[in-house]
Amino acid sequence: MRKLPRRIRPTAVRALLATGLAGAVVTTGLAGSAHAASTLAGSAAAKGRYFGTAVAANHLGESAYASTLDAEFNAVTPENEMKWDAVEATRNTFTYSAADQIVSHAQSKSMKVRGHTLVWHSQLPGWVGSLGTTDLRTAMNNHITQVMTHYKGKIYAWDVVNEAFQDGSSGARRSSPFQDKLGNGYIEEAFRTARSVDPNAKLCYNDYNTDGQSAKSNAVYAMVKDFKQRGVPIDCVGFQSHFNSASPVPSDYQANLQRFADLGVDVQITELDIEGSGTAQATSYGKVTTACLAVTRCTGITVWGIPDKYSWRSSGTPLLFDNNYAKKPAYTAVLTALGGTTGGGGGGGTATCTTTYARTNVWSDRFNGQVTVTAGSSAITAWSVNVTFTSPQKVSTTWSGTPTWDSSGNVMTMKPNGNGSLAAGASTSFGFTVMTNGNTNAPTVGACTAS
Ligand code: 9MR
Repeated sequence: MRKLPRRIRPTAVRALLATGLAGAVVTTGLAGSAHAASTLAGSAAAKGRYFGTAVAANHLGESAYASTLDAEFNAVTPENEMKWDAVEATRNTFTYSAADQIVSHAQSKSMKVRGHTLVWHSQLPGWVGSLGTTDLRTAMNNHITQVMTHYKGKIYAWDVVNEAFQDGSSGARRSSPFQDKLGNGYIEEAFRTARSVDPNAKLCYNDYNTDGQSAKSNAVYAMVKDFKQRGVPIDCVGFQSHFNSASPVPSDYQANLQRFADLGVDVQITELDIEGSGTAQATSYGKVTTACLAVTRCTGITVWGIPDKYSWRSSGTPLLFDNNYAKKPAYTAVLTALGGTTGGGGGGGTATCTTTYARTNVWSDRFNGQVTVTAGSSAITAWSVNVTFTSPQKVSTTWSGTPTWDSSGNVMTMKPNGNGSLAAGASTSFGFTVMTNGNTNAPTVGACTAS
């Protein structure tokens, strides 16, 4: 594989979780609710679009991850679980457990699934590259047929072929076992096979560095134009949209989406992430969102992960939620561009919260305590927690909250101090110093109430 700094990293072969597909409920349509316009999914749905994210099966068990996914998104793309090395590491032995987990979760929440990806030079098991031409053709078509049959009826759009063109000015096809042995025709063949297997799934070509007009995007454009003219089945083009300071959102981003749409295909933003922080990052995210909305055939946006900590390039903090699932300015920019409104109990569910307590420092005469407040499965805008101390303890200072005291002086009601708004599953903490006056009992933390 050619080295592509900051783009393609060596394959991290993921351990597949050995969990079977648990009774999936098949539903259709977008998740919606009375407060839908205060979530990404709800406000995108109001504009006739989906808002998706890459999902990794091994994070689904983390409650904050799952609750943020369920509250904010109505589409998913398995980040690695449907790739060739994950599903057919050994020829003709198919392993779907991790991908099934994601599809099952998505179906139970009425989320769309983008299938990613069938034919790609990367995350490709070595045995594929070792095959002779005839065998490789059989293996490619068999892979497409098996995987698409397994997920038939459950996939909104498949990335049938991924990243088949070179970067740079050549506009040439990228070298791969498929390109090198089967020649240019392999892409067309893959799409034709895909159509015959699941005629209801949209079939996409997906690539990066095609987000503005360039030699590479021109080459993809010429291929799509040719496919449409000759009746080769293609329904959509995915624009990955991995941006950073060296590769910012191009000024002709919208125009480029539009020229593809004008060929008669849907366009989708498939792997959006933008390195940076604060206002600059938010502005770029807003531009991308606005561009999609301005192109009628831009059917949806998928970001490439939920919290920054799980991004494939986490050091660039390129996503919409920080490591604690708090909404970043980029989130607000996207929501606003989608016509959504911030605040309110997002997700349409009941506002709830829970607490945990920890003693964080101890001295001979005092200790520090910390209470972490975590929102439940809906976003909250305020919380309140009672903390009861044992006389003759006295609290000498508090932080990250606004305390009031009852007449006994032992019960503190703590409310937010600028940290009341939490995304579903997100957390904040407040703290206090307790002068023990000889009593080292831990305080009693009462129920958490949220609104
Ligand atoms: O995010 C994916 C990361 O976990 C993998 O290690 C990597 C391996 O190639 O693939 C990442 O996802 C890629 C996607 O499948 C295709 N476009 C580029 C993405 C970022 O590398």
